[in-house]
Amino acid sequence: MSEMRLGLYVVTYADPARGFGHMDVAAAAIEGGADAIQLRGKELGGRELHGLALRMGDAIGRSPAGGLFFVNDRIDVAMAAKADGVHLGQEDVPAQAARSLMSAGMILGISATTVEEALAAREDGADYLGVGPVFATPSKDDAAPPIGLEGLKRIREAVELPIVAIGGIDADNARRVLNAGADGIAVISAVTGAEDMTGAVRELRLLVDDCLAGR
Ligand code: TZP
Ligand code: MG
Repeated sequence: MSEMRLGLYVVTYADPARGFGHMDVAAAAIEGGADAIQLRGKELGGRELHGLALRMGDAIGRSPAGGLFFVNDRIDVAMAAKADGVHLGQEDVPAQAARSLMSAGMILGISATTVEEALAAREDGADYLGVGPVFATPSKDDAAPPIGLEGLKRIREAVELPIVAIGGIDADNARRVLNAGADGIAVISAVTGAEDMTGAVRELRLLVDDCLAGR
């Protein structure tokens, strides 16, 4: 397992109508220097997701920067593809059940929107928390109402686990999110909405480095 750096965490999304797929987002994330990439293929069945996870894990593994690779939702696919970790939400396989299957050293990320969920995730053995949505998001239909920077701060004060904030985060608000105590930012549309996805990742990379320097 690589060192657990989560400062810039890119979550994949595919939009064939706009001409890009999951691998394009991952390629931009690799090229732009993301610390972590999560394959989030809600539209894919297990067979397709597995094939994609193998290819994505391979591309990330071959890149000199060697970021972390996570699979969303599916502990089975994450393990079969030898991902660095899995990211599970509140409706997925319970954290403890996932942990009981996982290889030693595999990273478990859990989504939390409230302090209660964050405390439970810590209890259940999460290695990091995905906290949000911080702001309104165009990328998740069933997202909870935004918790804002205040909600993020409340969770920051309640748990010491690494926190990756998610939801509506972009180059304009990322500093405020990191200054509120997040250890990293997870982004979809800040990358996929950009004309130049690699450029967008690079811009966020510089911003995160600048903001986290000296912590
Ligand atoms: N979980 C909470 S918000 C969100 C997920 C997967 C979507 C984040 O996407 P965006 O476009 O960066 O708001
Ligand atoms: Mg999920």
